[in-house]
Amino acid sequence: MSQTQTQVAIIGGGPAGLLLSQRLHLEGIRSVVIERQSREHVLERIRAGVLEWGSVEVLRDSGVGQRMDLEGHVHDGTGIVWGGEHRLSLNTRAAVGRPMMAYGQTNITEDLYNALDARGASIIDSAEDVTLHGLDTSNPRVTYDKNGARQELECEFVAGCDGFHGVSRESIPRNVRTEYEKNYPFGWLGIMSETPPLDEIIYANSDRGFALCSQRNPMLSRYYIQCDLDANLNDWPDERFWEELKVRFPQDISASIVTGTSIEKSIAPLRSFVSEPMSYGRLFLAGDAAHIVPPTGAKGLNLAISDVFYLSRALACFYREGEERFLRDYSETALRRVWGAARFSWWLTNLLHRFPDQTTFDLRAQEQELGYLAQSESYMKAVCEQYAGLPFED
Ligand code: FAS
Ligand code: PHB
Repeated sequence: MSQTQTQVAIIGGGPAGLLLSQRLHLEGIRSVVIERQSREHVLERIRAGVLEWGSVEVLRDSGVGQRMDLEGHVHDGTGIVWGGEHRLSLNTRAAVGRPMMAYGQTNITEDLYNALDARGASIIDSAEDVTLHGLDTSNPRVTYDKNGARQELECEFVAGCDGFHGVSRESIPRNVRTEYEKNYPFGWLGIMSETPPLDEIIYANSDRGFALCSQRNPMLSRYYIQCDLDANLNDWPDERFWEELKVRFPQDISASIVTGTSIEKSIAPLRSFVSEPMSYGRLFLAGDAAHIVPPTGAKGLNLAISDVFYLSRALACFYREGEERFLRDYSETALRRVWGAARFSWWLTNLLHRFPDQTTFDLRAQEQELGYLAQSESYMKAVCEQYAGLPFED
């Protein structure tokens, strides 16, 4: 078995792992990224599309904001329509002074890979059987198979950025972990089409279920409709998708939707999940490895970025000043923001979707809350500050 050394072993080459590698590099801290899939596989994933302004600033501060600033779509308001005729705007710039940015996660991952490649960063992809050892010691190790040969990476810290199905969270003893989970009785059927998007991102609460019109660039649109958990993509040819999407919006909006051939189509289940604590010995979790939120609030990717902001600050403080305070407080600090976003995403999912067991009372309560949000300045401000993303803690 060949041995190598580094300061921080990063498990997972998605947005969290790549951004952490980049931020540690800027602090002069060495790391190795170990990714299970091929790079092509990672870059084929189509996921998030909306960034909080705090995330925009972290990406710029990390030296990977150039293309985002050129191609991203800064917008002040996000629409919500309901009851076939009512509508409101979550105008975050007006309410809390922070706009939002539409810029796809795929682009962010590409920008990060380009930055890491430009400095010859150590990224090991297609790594198999990744296993973490000695997490409760000061010299943890990571073993993995690469091209059929067992490898060992000695390190001082392990960052678990390997998503919900990764190995890191499960490497924390079960009697140490507390998991909070809620599974929703529906999924999102999403498509990407090379068509001009609407001017703004709009959520719909309709009697046929939730729908969302979003965007990636002036010729790339992203759309979603709430679907049954057992929905089959084969039952959803493009024509059926477009017809269903349009009936869930008021006529003036659906008439503006430019349809076209889908270039990607997928169904994602919705889940709320938080695992506590987010650290164990020399292991620190960041991103989906520790938490999952329903995409309704556009929080998943943004939480991964805020976790990485906190973790990179904590590791920089340790290596620069020998100060362990931020490492010791990392889990509690990150979890305060995680739970804020998890609760908000749960709340907005309940407000905008149709649930099988909903009563007529539930539906009237949804309508009343949307109407109250539309006319209450204080309620609107409270919702906008959460949609825009709460400020990071010092
Ligand atoms: P990721 O899952 O992106 O990356 C983890 C990486 O670790 C992967 O590349 C994986 O291959 C690798 N890995 C896994 N196990 C490993 C192992 N044992 N060893 C080494 N590597 C391993 N968020 C939004 O805000 N809006 C959305 O619309 C949205 N849509 C989504 C749709 C889907 C289908 C999914 C799954 C998520 C969606 N999300 C959305 C959330 C998503 O954007 C995540 O929050 C984001 O990818 C989090 O990034 P990471 O924490 O890096 O995790
Ligand atoms: C997206 O553009 O993919 C998107 C936008 C807003 C959401 C979720 C996903 O809440």
